[in-house]
Amino acid sequence: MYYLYTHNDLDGVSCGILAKCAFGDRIDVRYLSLNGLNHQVGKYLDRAVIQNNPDDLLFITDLTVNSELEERLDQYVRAGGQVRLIDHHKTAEYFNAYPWAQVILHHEDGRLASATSLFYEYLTHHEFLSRTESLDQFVELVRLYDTWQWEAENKLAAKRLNDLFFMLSIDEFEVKMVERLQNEPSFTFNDFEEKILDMEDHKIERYIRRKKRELIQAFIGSECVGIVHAESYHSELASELGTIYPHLDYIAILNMGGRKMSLRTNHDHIDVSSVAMRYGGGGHAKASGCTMSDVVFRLFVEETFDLEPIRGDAERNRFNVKGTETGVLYESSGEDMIYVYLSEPGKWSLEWNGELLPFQFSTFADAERHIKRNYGAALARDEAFVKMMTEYMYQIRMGTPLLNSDGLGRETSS
Ligand SMILES: [Mn+2]
Repeated sequence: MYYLYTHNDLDGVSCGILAKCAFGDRIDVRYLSLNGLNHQVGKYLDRAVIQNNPDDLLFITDLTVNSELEERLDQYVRAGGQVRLIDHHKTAEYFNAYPWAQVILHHEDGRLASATSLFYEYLTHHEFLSRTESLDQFVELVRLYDTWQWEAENKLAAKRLNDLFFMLSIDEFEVKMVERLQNEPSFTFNDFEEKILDMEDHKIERYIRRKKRELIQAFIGSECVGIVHAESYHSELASELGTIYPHLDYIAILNMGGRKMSLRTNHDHIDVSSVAMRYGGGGHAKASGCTMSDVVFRLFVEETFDLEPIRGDAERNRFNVKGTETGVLYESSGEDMIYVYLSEPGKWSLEWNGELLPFQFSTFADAERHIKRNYGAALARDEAFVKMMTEYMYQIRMGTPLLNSDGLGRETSS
């Protein structure tokens, strides 16, 4: 008998789909979370009697076991048991020390690997499965999605496959895909699926718009983190938030019900797998996660709970426009006024409520990044900018001091 214990996301489940195509009823497939895997492997080893079932083969894909089970699996293999662990997570590379494990980050042709694309290579290489066009297409879509490359290559079908995965139950998805891969000459969505996927796109857009308004920012350790509570659409949400707020080092998505935290970044200067490892998790440089321990709860939930959401930059301004050398007006989270202007070539200065701050930046982007990270500043609307200008002009004309005690352009009474 064959056994496959695999992750319960698209990449993991697609390993199960390939396994069903290859082994049919001769394989027992389980879709698991990380904790579920440890439990399941423990049970497997407890009841395994190698002498009675010498042909039993246990595959583990897209997940790795804890150190206790790592040791037990190795003993099991030394005693004659058969195990193949196939994974592509950077944090699992140390498993390559075992002859029964294969942790590969890149295919030979340079493409980033996913568990499904590695398992497909394994199955076809060992002639458990023959290559077909539809299998090739399906595996490539899963790989593009799981490695985030679908965005760069603009392969929307990869994202849509994941959307479909989340709209169906795992069992339904498995049955549908196995049937399609075994019967259709090429892999496509049917008309009905295309239609519900379109509806899903609109739903995701609305969800993200709402979540954008709940994002808070805080320094945790030395990193400026965007924190949001969300149960669904983590990739879409993180990608959108990371794009609008490039001053954030990474995005932390908290799922209280699932007791999980996902970390995502689109920056090269941050490796979120090492951030996740600090809290007992792991993953990839750009996408990782961990369970919500007491420490995570305290740092990311409790200590940030009273913060106000990030204010978005004013849109559609005509006068107060980023990068303008004569000056750009920002408002801090506390509604202080910050004025950014080019004071001499290559030097951007900052005024805080009319008072010059004692440091400068060589580019506008650096100055903006500083005030966004440290003061939660947002680009002020044209109305505030014009109001500041007119008050300033009035003060000059009246010969009063240029700045009132309350700062630049602020109302002095309410
Ligand atoms: Mn994966």
